[in-house]
Amino acid sequence: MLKLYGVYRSRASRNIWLLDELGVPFELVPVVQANRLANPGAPDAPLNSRSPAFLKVNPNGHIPSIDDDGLILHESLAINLYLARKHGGPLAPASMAEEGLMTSWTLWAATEVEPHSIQVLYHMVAKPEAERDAAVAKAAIEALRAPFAVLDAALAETGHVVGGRFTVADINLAEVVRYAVPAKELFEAAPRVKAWLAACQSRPAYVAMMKKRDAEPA
Ligand SMILES: N[C@@H](CCC(=O)N[C@@H](CS)C(=O)NCC(=O)O)C(=O)O
Repeated sequence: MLKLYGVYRSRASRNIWLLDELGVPFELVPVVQANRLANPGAPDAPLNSRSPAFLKVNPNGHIPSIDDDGLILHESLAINLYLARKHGGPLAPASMAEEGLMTSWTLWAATEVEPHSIQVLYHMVAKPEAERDAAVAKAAIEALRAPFAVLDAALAETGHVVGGRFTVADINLAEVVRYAVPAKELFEAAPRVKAWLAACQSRPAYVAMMKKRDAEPA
């Protein structure tokens, strides 16, 4: 069975969401972020991103990774593109053109959005208050205004970015855009992005993933 290394409270969430949409069974091997542990190297520490056993799977020391019958893959968004293509159906590309567009939107999410949206998350919500820097959050919000306008325009015709239907590209984008949710002004300025994200997040597979994520220790 497919093995997914990670935890719900990590970028593995995007793989779990997709796998549920696809109806593909998997074994979740719990690997926690080392920076969430006081002493990740302690003999009794849980399996974490710096554990020698996990570094054999992913020498980058990041989660998630998958082991699909011996094929080891890293990078959450690439894993989703691979799994969608492998298992097919409406979430997957139906043509070379769609595959190109899905790859393009995914790389756009990773390069134009995620470096900034993660800073919004860190500096508005995730870091302890004493470590938050309002100037970093403000700069990240400013940097996201243009990509949000681009995505808003792309959603105008069909409400989706590829093929006029919900696909792996929506999942990859929605999971990256989710990090910027604390910056409400971005969504007020991009009403189609706001409505699209709400629709993506109302899907049963997303709701189920989030329920389990919320049940996981913080
Ligand atoms: N670009 C990578 C980023 C992976 C990443 O940074 N994962 C975080 C958790 S969401 C992690 O492993 N942090 C712990 C560490 O780096 O030790 C991906 O999308 O898979």
